[in-house]
Amino acid sequence: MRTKKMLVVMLCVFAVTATQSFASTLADVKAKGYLTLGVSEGVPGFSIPDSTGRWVGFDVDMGRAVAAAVLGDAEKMKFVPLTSKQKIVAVSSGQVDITSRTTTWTMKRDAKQGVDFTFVVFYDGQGFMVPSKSGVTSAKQLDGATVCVTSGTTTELNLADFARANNLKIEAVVFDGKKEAFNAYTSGRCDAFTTDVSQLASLRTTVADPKSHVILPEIISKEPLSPLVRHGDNQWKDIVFWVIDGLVAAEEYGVTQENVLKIKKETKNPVIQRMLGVTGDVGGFLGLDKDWLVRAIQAVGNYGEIYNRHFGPGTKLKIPRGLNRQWKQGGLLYAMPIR
Ligand SMILES: N[C@@H](CCC(=O)N[C@@H](CS)C(=O)NCC(=O)O)C(=O)O
Repeated sequence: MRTKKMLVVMLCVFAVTATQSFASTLADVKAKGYLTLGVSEGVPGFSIPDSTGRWVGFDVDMGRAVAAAVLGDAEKMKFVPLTSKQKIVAVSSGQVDITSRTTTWTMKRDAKQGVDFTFVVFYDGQGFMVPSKSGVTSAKQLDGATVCVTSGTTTELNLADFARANNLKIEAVVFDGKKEAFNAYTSGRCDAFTTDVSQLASLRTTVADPKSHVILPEIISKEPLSPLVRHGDNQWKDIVFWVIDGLVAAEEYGVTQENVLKIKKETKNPVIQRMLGVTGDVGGFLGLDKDWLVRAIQAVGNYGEIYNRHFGPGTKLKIPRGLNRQWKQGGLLYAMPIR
């Protein structure tokens, strides 16, 4: 009797620890019926609510693609705005299923902070913005300057490296939130503002007179931005990785939001047939169905369409594709084979 009781207790303990360490985000998301996405506090182009309150942006679309692949509906999402300080712990603690928010893939975050990075969606780098009237044309002229910066970012660390390496006395004025940091800069509290150049381009569109600020030519760091997931849930990491990989592959093979169903019906290309579930069952490798990628592409388009929608020539931001071009066009975007 006693041994039986003990056995039951042991089994229960085992079951609890087992579910804690192996909890499946996929099962969780399906049970909830929506995907919880950690986003920024509002960065035009990347993640921001539109005039109707719907979250839009490049980082948002990466999350919507996953929701479409997993739940069949890109609208089944909850958004959690996160400051730079919160973006890592929100995902490691399970508060959000994915953080998709201008986050740089670094060794410490990956190896020591309970998260895994998935796919580099944007190759960025850090730059500086100064008022045009300052006459400053190079970051090397920032000796003695004050620079507004957000805490908990790679930005803060790179700024210190840059100052040391170039023998410049730069005083970092550090703020917890981006809004506070940028407002402090625009109100004249600092001589310059620093963050990833894509965000500089974005923030410049939010000031009354964008021409009154210039972005300096120096790029002082590498900022490979990637959505992140909780460390230890390999299936979920695989899902996020392969959905985004599929969007990149779709651009490479000319599959778009508009033509995906037609191509699915008509293509004789074996690579595209596999991607779109016409042959084989690659979706099954992820615990998803055959139309996983078709739905993602229908919801948000391929990588190039997403990029253009939020950063292309028709937007206020107008960020050149640069390193974010496909590998066949001299960029770094290179989809892994879907087979
Ligand atoms: N890529 C850098 C920092 C990028 C970043 O997100 N920067 C700040 C300062 S501009 C920010 O909080 N931006 C967005 C927000 O408003 O939430 C990192 O991973 O640390």
